[in-house]
Amino acid sequence: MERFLKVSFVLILLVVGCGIARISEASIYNGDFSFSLDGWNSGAGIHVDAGVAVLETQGAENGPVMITLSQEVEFSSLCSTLQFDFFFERTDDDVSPGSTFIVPDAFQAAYIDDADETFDMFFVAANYHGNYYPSDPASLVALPQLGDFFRFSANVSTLAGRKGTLRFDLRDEDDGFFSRVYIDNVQVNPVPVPGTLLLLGSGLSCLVCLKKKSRNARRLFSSNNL
Ligand SMILES: [Ca+2]
Ligand SMILES: [Ca+2]
Repeated sequence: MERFLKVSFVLILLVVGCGIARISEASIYNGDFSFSLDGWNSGAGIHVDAGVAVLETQGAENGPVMITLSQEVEFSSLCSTLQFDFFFERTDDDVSPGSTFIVPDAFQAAYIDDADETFDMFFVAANYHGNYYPSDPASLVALPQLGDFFRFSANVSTLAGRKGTLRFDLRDEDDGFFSRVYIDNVQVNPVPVPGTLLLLGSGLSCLVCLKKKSRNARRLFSSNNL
């Protein structure tokens, strides 16, 4: 009976450990765009090229137009950082007659919470002058191996258990130029879960101990019967 209880305890530890490891997986679906735009909300001006999402201004003639790529997200209880790669590119002249040349097209990335705006997070803002938010350069790392891409990452552990929308917006300000934004590798990284490892480790140690104990008991039994 005692042995049965011990084995059950070990199994529970292993199951809980594996369960925690599973729920700590990323909550972003198709963040590398290997399945085109599957799982993402998108509209005119957005397509996938060679596994990278491309947002393009459409040369609208009247007033600003927002081009939005978004996904509903649910952050797991063990989320740690959000990261994505992006770059902003100004291309040819936009021949729209209404161009004012005053405000440049702009890109921004943000999280909008479903229930409480105090959880909203503003991640990145960029235009053809460069990345002007965040001002902390540690959260934006140039990726020379990927051309002009930057990798953004930020701690989002305060969003654990929250639901909302992750959105990437390219705002066409009718500034006289076409603009493009490239986005890839959107993912939420789990915390390096010491609790999970501890649980799994405890489970495995218990199994080893039980095995040793039962081997010793067998040896003792055999020597007593010699
Ligand atoms: Ca990709
Ligand atoms: Ca424009």
